[in-house]
Amino acid sequence: MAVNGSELEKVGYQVVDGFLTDEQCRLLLEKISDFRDHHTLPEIHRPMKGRSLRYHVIQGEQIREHLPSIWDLYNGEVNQLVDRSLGFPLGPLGNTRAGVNVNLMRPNQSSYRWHYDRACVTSIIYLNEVEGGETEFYPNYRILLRKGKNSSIQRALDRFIQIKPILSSFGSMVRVSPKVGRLVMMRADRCWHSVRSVRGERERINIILSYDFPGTEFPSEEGLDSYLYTQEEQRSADPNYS
Ligand SMILES: O=C(O)CCC(=O)C(=O)O
Ligand SMILES: [Fe+2]
Repeated sequence: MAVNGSELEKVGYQVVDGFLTDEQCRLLLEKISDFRDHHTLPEIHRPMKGRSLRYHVIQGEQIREHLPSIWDLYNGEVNQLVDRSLGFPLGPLGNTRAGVNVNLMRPNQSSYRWHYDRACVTSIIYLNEVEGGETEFYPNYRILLRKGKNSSIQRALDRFIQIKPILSSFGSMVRVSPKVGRLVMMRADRCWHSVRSVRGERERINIILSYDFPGTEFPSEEGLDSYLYTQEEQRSADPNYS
């Protein structure tokens, strides 16, 4: 598996095929299915213009308690791979609920809105192959303020570069299809990304693992967690900013 120090930093993303074997993915899908036999997962639906957020999620505290093999990947192998690709060390988020998730997206109804993640690096591991459901992103497409990722100036800058003609002139879109065992690492606070709707018959299931500098605090955390993991009504139109 060729993973060069700083490629992730320079290019903004890296794809590693065959990170998990078919058999490892099959076993993880079985464990997820067992978990679902005993837990009802909330459907999170945040309609919006363009691509909405609609998915089911197993959040990190449930993973720590009930899905230890995913928890171990998060704290071990994937963390090490991210560090090697980046060229410097990051760690799991202090906020476990948001740090590692299993996302489940049903055919013909799910998608994931365009956004930046709160954390520096997000890894995605696809456990199955589906029709549609591609992750789309614009690598390293952000003018990121050193202080105040969630400030109103940052929001204005983000909105500006997301205007269609600017995006198509200065951004270059990458589209990655879900494939069994494929891993994608991305500088998720700099890559503008989303998921296309899932087609066909099969549910899309993947693992999302996020890393940042140890001790990093995210000011918009509370609103963002409520938006992503609960069915509570939202006060803010975009919880990425305070
Ligand atoms: O499922 C994917 O491909 C990406 C999901 C995502 O962006 C997220 O969970 O923050
Ligand atoms: Fe994301």
